[in-house]
Amino acid sequence: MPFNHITPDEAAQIINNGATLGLSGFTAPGTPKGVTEGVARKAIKEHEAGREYKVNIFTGASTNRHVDTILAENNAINRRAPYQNLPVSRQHINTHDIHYFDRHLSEMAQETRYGFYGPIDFAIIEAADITPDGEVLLGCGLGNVPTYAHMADKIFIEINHKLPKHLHGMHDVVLLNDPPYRREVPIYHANDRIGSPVLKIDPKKIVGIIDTEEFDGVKEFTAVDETSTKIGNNVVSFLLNEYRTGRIPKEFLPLQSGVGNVANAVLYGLAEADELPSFMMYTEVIQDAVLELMKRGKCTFASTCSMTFSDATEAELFSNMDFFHDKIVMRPAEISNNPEVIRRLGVIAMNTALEADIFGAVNSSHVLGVKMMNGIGGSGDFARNGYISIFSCPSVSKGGLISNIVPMVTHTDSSEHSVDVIVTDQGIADLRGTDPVQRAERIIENCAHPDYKPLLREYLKMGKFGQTPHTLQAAFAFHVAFNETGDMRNADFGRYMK
Ligand code: 0RQ
Repeated sequence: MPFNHITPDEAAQIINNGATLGLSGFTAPGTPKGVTEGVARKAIKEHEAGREYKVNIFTGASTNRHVDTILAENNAINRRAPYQNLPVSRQHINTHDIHYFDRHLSEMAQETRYGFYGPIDFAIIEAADITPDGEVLLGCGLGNVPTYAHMADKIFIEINHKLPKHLHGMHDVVLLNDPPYRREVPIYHANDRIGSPVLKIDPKKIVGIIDTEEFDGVKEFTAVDETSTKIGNNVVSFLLNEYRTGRIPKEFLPLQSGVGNVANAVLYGLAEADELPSFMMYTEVIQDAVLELMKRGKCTFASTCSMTFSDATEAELFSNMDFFHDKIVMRPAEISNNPEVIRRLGVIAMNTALEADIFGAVNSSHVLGVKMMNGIGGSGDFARNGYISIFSCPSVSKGGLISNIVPMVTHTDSSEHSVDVIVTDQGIADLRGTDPVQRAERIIENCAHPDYKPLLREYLKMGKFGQTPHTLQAAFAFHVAFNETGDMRNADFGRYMK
């Protein structure tokens, strides 16, 4: 079936105010780069004419400047889910111009199919290629594309001419049945395949092909600094100790690693750990460090939802596909982050916190309790179901003005029931088998920055009642001190105790 090649502006013509767009991709990779530019231009015109024009954007995770940035800049997003990480959309989310709901990434697809969020009017899918009978070779990130393609009656395919056809064979496309017809997900090893190398869609649904030619635009990671190196080394020494004592089996277990500079640094730390055997990853994103681990033979295989590589690393991958092709499989988010599979494989979960409290609760998403940073992402999927769940963060941020170890987190993404280990540049707090006070002692002594240890000890001593001895009136003294004076070290518990 010959398809119509159209421009982003022609595509936007048929996208009306209030439409819900389901986008392929997960983090920037695999995310479309054309149609939403047309939608933003249409928004400008409609707003100039005094008409309301906003669309709902459902994705797999964060996107790129062609989606969240340009649409948010032009006030063109109404509802947005399940994860984002760009400054402009963040700003609009925090002023409620965008109605953002932050979901566990494994759940977005099924909840959309269950009808919780209404219909998907259009699916916009980045592809490396398409056959006349609708077999789509996807790009470098999947997200929820099988679900959005299944639900939408109208589909735009963006053929990105930068993507090599040699990507064929790197995808494992699956659409789960819903209850009561859901079956087990038969993945028993990180490298098992259960689906199709292409996304099959009804060609009659395709309303147009849009041609694009651009890398995914993932920014370079910052050079690994001293703090991140220390965190990485601490995570590695924890894993080594688990391995030596046999709590991690000799075959080792698949690793998951979250996003960001700290996560990248942890992986570089693993590259240097000669005593650890080579391992596989069962994760949602692979960042630049994973390619390095593969080149060194340390990581033998990665199951992921997206190859979140900087442009330079993406170019390196494309020029060396023969080496990497059989070492990576990309899956939809409901498979890459599937709780059943994570639990079965015994995935070691390594995620990043903004702040953790002395009793082991973790905040990954809200700055000072109120401002959305990015979202929970897949951290909850992995933390809750992993074999061991590790959260890491620097002990302080903003040059020491903020302690990332606090009396009580201002927002809880992962509770102490799911958090096994906290790691900072200061050290490791292994929380397994400890009661709340034992946890607090370990976290304060091993993980807090020396500037904050006396204050945290004072807070712990103040708690007189209960299994988790918080002093509620003083629990946010650190955050209040920061808001009032710009420095958490000015926290004054006495003021709340009069
Ligand atoms: O801000 O750059 O302005 O100084 O937050 O902090 O230390 O560079 O950390 O890049 O690793 O990101 C949790 C946000 C960490 C990320 C988070 C400030 C700090 C800095 C970034 P500046 P770092 P990273 C996979 C799984 C979501 C959950 C997850 C994230 C900026 O990892 O979004 O892991 N995770 N999902 O100064 C105020 C604090 C702060 C603070 C740091 N306590 N208060 N600001 N900052 N701590 C993702 C997917 O599922 C796709």
